[in-house]
Amino acid sequence: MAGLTIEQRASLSEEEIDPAIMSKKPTAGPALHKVIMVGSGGVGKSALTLQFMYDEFVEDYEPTKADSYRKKVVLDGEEVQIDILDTAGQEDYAAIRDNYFRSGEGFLCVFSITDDESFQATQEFREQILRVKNDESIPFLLVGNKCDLSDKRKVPLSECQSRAQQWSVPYVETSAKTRENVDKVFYDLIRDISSRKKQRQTDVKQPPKPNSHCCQLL
Ligand SMILES: Nc1nc2c(ncn2[C@@H]2O[C@H](COP(=O)(O)OP(=O)(O)OP(=O)(O)O)[C@@H](O)[C@H]2O)c(=O)[nH]1
Ligand SMILES: [Mg+2]
Repeated sequence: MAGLTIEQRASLSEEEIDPAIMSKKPTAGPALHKVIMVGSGGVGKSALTLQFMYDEFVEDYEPTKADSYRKKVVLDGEEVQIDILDTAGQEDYAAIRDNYFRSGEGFLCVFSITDDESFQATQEFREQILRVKNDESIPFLLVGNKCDLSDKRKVPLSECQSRAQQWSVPYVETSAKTRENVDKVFYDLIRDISSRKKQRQTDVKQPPKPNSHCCQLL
């Protein structure tokens, strides 16, 4: 939709962004899954996104405000679309995060294994996401990036794993530089988003079971 800022776009529904989608609904195009990249500045959210999208590693650091990407992928034999919103880690943009988070169906919460502060910050990101989405089981992966720099590791693997365990989410280490586990984190997340949506559809379709606890009229 032309003329919209990315902030406005983030708060809109799919139909509002592209009204034609309404008319396309009966023919059911590929499902669209909305992923949000979150984490402190400089941890590699953009580098992971660009590696996933275009198979390239960007050495330069250019702080992001917000960028949005879309890609068709085949997930377990089914074509789906993935919409990635790459948000700003820099504190200057913290105030606009709520709006972005609201539109997300799944989150990659990224820190750098070489930067303890970025690991500590994941706690706040998690809390903000849960507050905005109000859903403890929202699809979410904790991602320890820059694993190619293992000689500069500052966050012990055991700490990362125990935080993920405490949140009941998967923990995966990635390198946007070597591409290690880059596809995996995106695919694992959209698989989770997709299966939740399918589960919800079956819940809706299934007629409510007769209530065995109902009172009998005498
Ligand atoms: N060695 C190494 N460097 C990385 C990796 N990922 C990102 N970088 C570098 O780290 C710097 C910051 O990466 P970005 O992807 O721009 O960080 P960001 O999280 O998007 O930062 P903001 O947009 O400010 O939130 C860049 O110079 C990248 O080249 C990685 O896996 N390994
Ligand atoms: Mg960025």
